[in-house]
Order: sequence, then structure tokens, then C-alpha cells
Amino acid sequence: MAKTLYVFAGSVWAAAAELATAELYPEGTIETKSVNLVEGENFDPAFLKLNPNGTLPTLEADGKVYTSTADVVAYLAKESSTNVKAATEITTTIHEQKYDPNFAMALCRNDAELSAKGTGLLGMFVSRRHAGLEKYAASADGAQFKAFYEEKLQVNGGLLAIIQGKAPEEAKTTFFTRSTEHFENLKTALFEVLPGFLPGSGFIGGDVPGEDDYHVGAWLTRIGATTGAKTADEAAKTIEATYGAPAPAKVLAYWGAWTTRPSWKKVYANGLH
Ligand SMILES: N[C@@H](CCC(=O)N[C@@H](CS)C(=O)NCC(=O)O)C(=O)O
Ligand SMILES: *[C@@H]1O[C@H](CO)[C@@H](O)[C@H](O)[C@H]1NC(C)=O
Repeated sequence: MAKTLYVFAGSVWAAAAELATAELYPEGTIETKSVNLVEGENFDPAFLKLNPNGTLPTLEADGKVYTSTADVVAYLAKESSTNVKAATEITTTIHEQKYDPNFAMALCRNDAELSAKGTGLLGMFVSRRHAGLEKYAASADGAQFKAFYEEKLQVNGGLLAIIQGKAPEEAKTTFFTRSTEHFENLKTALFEVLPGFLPGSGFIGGDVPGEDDYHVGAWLTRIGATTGAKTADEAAKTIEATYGAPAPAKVLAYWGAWTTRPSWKKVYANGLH
């Protein structure tokens, strides 16, 4: 039966589902639809009716809707004709808030980072997303999601004010503190948590990726991108420069295992994200 996967080119967790799709299904088997997160299209009431959290990936299949990355990936694995190693607690770990790869992109630890990111993609993303939120919140069909919009407008508006230099000094300081903590958590993940569960070669799933690998591969690619890597080959250097130490051998081996696969090359053909 028809399956529609909702994705976006810059989305880290949609990429996990796209890696699974590219690994497990022949080209064209699964229809994908793009939901433009930059324009806040995930806040369209029509999309919120599908997924009340307004997040990607989302999968419609066989009359059901799968609304979290773990559920989408598990469904894709189960429905494929391939024997895929099921998800373990590793998937839960990599999705923990303290390792959030989206905040990895947004974090600013000081005025220099805030200024660089605020005038770059982050500033553009936060302001356009805000415009999208305001539009959908004001629409007739959006009335039923009032509480959802209010919360999103508050959080996104807070970040927008910081970027635009309109927030109270205290809000900015709190953001810098949270960012510094998050940066340290990401470093812990890369240097201690991942080496704790990664194999010396190949994948968590064995010779080929399993469910955990789709999640961890997408997470690691996003973290590589936040260190400034534009290609697979640059990541070892940019990770070392960002975190002040060479990436652990297991992380580099895992990076090599993923980035040489056709699925990874396909999903990240237009760049690491
Ligand atoms: N815990 C959720 C997180 C998914 C998520 O945060 N997706 C991002 C894209 S990578 C998203 O859709 N963000 C939309 C937003 O927060 O507005 C899951 O695993 O499905
Ligand atoms: C929305 O997100 C919350 C928190 O992550 C989760 O507990 C809930 O199950 C999600 N709802 C849907 C429909 O996915």
C-alpha cells in the first residue's frame, strides 16, 4: 500500500528515515513529500492534523500515521523485505534532549557566535519560521491548535529576540549558559558515549546498518556539519578543531563505514546537515 514519508532536506531526523529508506527500499517505492521547515510549513494546521507535534519525519502508511523518528524507522524496517537489527536503548540514548542535534545547530556560547549565526542561516531560519507560525496561528483552521502555537511562538520568539538584540541581557546570558552546557554534552556524546556502544568496525547492526545506525548515522552527520565539515573527508579535522581533541578511533571508523555507503551519499548528496 502507498506510503508517504514527510521530510525536509535540512532535517537531521528526517535523514534517519531517509537513510533507512535508501538502504531498504528500491528507488521510488516510498513517496516523499517535502515540508519546508524554514517556512514553518510543519505548523500548517493540515500537517498538525497528521502529526500534532508538527515534527519530521512523519510517515503515512497503510492508513496509519507514524509521528516519531523511532516509530517511522521501526515501521520501515519491519515492512522491508530485509532482516534489519531492531532498535535498542542506543536509539533512546541518541534522542535524549541533552544530545539534541537541532540545538547543536542553534547553540551560541558567546556574542561572537551569536553574531555569526544570527546573521547567517540560523537567523534566517528563526525569523522565517516565526513568520510561518504567526501566519498559521492567525488562520481560521489554526484556531484549534491555539495552545500549540502559543508555546511555539514563545520559544521561537525568545530566540528571535536574542538574535535581534532585543532580549533582556539576562535572557541572553541564560542562552549562552545553556549553549555552553549543550556543547559539553555533545562533546561527551562524541568522545565517551558513542565509543561506549560503537563497534570497532562496521555497524551496530553488524555488517550492514540496523535501526540504531540510521539514528546514530544521522546524528553524527549533523554534529559533523555543525563543526563546519562540508564533505565526509573534512570531518575528522573539523571535529578536532571544534572539540580540541582528535575524534575517537571508533567514531572515525564508524564515520568511514557510513560515508562510503551509497545510501549515505544519496541522502547527503547536497551537503551534510
Ligand atoms: N523526538 C522527535 C524529534 C523530531 C524533530 O525534532 N524533528 C525536527 C526536524 S529534525 C522537526 O521537525 N522540527 C520541527 C520544529 O521543531 O518545528 C522525533 O524523534 O521524531
Ligand atoms: C509528541 O511529543 C511528545 C514529547 O516528545 C511525545 O510524548 C508524544 O507522544 C508526541 N505525540 C505524537 C503524536 O507523536
